[in-house]
Amino acid sequence: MNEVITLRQYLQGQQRAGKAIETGLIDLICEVGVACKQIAAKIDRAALEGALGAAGSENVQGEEQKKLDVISNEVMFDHLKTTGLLSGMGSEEEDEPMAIPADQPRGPYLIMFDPLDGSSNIDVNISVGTIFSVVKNPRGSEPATEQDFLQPGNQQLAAGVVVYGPSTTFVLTTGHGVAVFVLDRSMGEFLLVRDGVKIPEDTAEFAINMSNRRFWEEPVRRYIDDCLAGEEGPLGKRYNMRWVASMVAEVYRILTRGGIFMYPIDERTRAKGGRLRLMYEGNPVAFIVEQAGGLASTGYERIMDIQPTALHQRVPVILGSKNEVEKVVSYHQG
Ligand code: AFP
Repeated sequence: MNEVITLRQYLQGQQRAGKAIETGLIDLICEVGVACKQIAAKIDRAALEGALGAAGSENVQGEEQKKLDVISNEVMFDHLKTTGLLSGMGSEEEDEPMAIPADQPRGPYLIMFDPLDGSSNIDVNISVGTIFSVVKNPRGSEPATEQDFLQPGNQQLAAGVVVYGPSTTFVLTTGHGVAVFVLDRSMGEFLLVRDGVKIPEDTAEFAINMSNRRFWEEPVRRYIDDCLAGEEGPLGKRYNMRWVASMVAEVYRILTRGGIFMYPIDERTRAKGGRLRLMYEGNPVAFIVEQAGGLASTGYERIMDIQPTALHQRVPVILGSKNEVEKVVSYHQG
């Protein structure tokens, strides 16, 4: 019988081992797990309950919201607002930070999340996920302003990705390595399946949306062309390609067998600063990838060093196997 370790038991064990993890943070992470179990159940039944398709609304990014985007956002807010651990929440689906209702207790943490990343895939039954990032409120438990959220990724206390795929999988870091938990539906618990995850430093597998090639900056175009040149090209090896159009799925693959994921800035997204969002996509995934021995760069700088200026600001993302990201950065250095 394999040892059964729940998410809470794992975090308590880390705390007992002297890892700097506050009890409040353990409680918050476990409550995020409860919210994500609810989201997993909503996704499982969406087709049966008419919850697929468009919600008929747009988010702050001007993107069409799916019904499950709205549902997942409501689940996260409604469950986490009662924890007494938060003094504000930021969501991809909300223009402004969400205040903790006056009749609910507040706490010292701030959470930012994309409640359902990859939702353009939800109607075609491809893996999607929840991404979250936790920081301390610099003003104690005071109701948070947008400014309180605007901390560089290197200030994160915890980050997680929950992949709703063939299995519902919770990837977590609190700054002491990366652990992976899988939802055992018979117990209703996330159980530890991997600890101390390490991304292979080398790879021959890239993930990028090739249809955007004509929009890329020259360093990205040159790198991908060199990958496509294979064994005879300057990189001297044959590359494989993947593109799921769901970053959470790409990241989990990279955590498992290595790889490089790229959503670089391009002519279409330059004015907005890129496609992906820094605070609740780039930063949390960068924290996880770096804790697993990988790198996460814009091509020009480390993602987690960026000083944010807005909750919904965007960022170019190049992340994964350490040596391959360094290679792409070298292309950007000319
Ligand atoms: P959606 O949540 O709108 O589906 O966007 C998903 C995402 O932010 C990221 O998860 C994917 O890697 C990327 O966008 C896919 O972008 P393209 O649709 O342009 O390939």
